Amino acid sequence: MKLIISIVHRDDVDTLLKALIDGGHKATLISTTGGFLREGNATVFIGAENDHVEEILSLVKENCHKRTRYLSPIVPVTEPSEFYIPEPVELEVGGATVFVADVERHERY
Ligand code: 2BA
Repeated sequence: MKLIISIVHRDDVDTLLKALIDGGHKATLISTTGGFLREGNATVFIGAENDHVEEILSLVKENCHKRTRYLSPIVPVTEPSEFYIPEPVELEVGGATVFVADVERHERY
């Protein structure tokens, strides 16, 4: 068995969960925060038999989309602001950051 941990954009999580549940998979959603942007994102935990992993990864790939974010750099206090025109920095976020880990044991009581 594997544990698929998938960090996705909040706007993609409803369609992803629907696709997973419609496909007969089990999932748990937790609200998370990206360490770099400090913006809310969503993490989905999916416990899966080994032969379902590729199908689940395809669902994640199909339902999670890349987004471009522009970050405005902070003007350094040492720079006279009239001479400093900060260029926004372009970041590509997502579609999904996925980890697949071995599960040593799984019980339901
Ligand atoms: P954040 O940490 O908020 O990162 C958002 C985006 O900012 C990243 O998109 C990447 O484009 C950029 N970024 C992150 N760290 C950076 C750095 N040190 N220098 C320059 N740019 C950086 P993604 O790579 O698609 O990541 C989306 C979210 O997935 C991340 O949100 C974080 O919550 C999670 N994530 C990504 N890689 C991870 C990892 N190795 N371990 C744990 N969480 C991860």
